[in-house]
Amino acid sequence: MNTPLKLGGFALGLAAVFGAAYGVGQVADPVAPAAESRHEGPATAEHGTPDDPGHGGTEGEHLPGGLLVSDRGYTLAPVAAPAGEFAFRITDRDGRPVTGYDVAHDERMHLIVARRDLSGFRHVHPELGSDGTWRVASPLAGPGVWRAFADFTPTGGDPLTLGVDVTVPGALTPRPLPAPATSTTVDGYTVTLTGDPQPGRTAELTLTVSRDGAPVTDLEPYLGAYGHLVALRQGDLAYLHVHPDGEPGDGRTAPGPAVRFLAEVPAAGTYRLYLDFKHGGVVRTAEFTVVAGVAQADESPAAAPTAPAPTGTAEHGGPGHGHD
Ligand SMILES: [Cu+2]
Repeated sequence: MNTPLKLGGFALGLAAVFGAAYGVGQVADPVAPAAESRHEGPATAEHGTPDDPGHGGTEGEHLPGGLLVSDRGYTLAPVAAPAGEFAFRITDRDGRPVTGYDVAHDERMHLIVARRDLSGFRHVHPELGSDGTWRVASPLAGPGVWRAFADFTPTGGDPLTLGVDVTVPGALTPRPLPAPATSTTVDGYTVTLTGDPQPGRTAELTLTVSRDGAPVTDLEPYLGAYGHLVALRQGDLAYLHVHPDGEPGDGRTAPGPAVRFLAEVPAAGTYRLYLDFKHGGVVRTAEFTVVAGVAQADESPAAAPTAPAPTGTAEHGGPGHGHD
C-alpha cells in the first residue's frame, strides 16, 4: 500500500493513473525509466519500499496493455477505409507495415473496441492484406469516441496490445456504467461471476453459464478456450491480461457450465468485464461491472468514489479528507 495510487483513496487513484498514463502516452519513446518514475513520486519516497505492484505479468512491462498507441517499436495506425469498414496497420520502427504475425488464441489479430463510456464492446478478427493492412467490417456501432485495441504477437516478438482512439461523428448520449453485479443475462443465458480481484495479485475469476435455469455443459470452443474474457478499466480503458485457466482437450477442462480465468488487476478501480462465449454456433458477450480493491482495510477508509479533496493528498490519506 505504498504507491500514490492508493494513498488518496479510490477516486484519486483513478485520477492519478489517468494522468500518468496519458503523460507517458504522449512521450514518443516510453522507455523504462520514464515508466518507472511513475511509481516513485515524492509521495512514496518516504516509505522506502520499492513495492512494485501489478507486475509479474508475462510482458514484464510497467503499464497495463492498451494504453499506448506506440510501444516497443510498434505503432497502431488507423488508415482511411470505405464507409462501413475499419482498417489499420501495425508499423515497425521504420514505419513499415508489419506483415508477420504469430497465431495466439486461434487468431493473428484480435481487434477489440469499446466506446469510452465502456459501452458497445465488440471483439472481431480482421483480415490481413498483403500490404500489411488489416480490414474488417466496422465494429464501431454509433457515434462517440471509441478505443480500438489491437492484440497481437509480431513474429519474433512478444505479445503486445496497442490502443488508439477513433472518433465517430454524431450526437452522443453517454451511457452510465451499469452498477456492479455478479449476475447478468444475454440472449436468454444467465452468467454469474465469482471471484474477488485484488490489486497486484492474480485472481481467479469463474464465470458460470446457464440457460432457463439449467447449467450449460456443452459450450463450444472459442479462440482456444470455452470463453474469452477481456477486462477494461473505467477511467483510462486499460486493457488487462486475462488468461483462461485450462483449455478444451486438456483432460481437466469441462465445456461448462463454469469457465475459469486468471486475471491481474493493477490497481484499485472499477472494471468492466466482457465474456465472449460460444453456444449453439453463436458467440455472445456477457458483461459485468466489478469494483476491485476497495475492501483493502489499512488506509483507504474513504473508498467511495466521490470527488477527492484537492488538497494535502501527498500525506497518508487519513480518514479526514473529503469524508464525513
Ligand atoms: Cu480475438
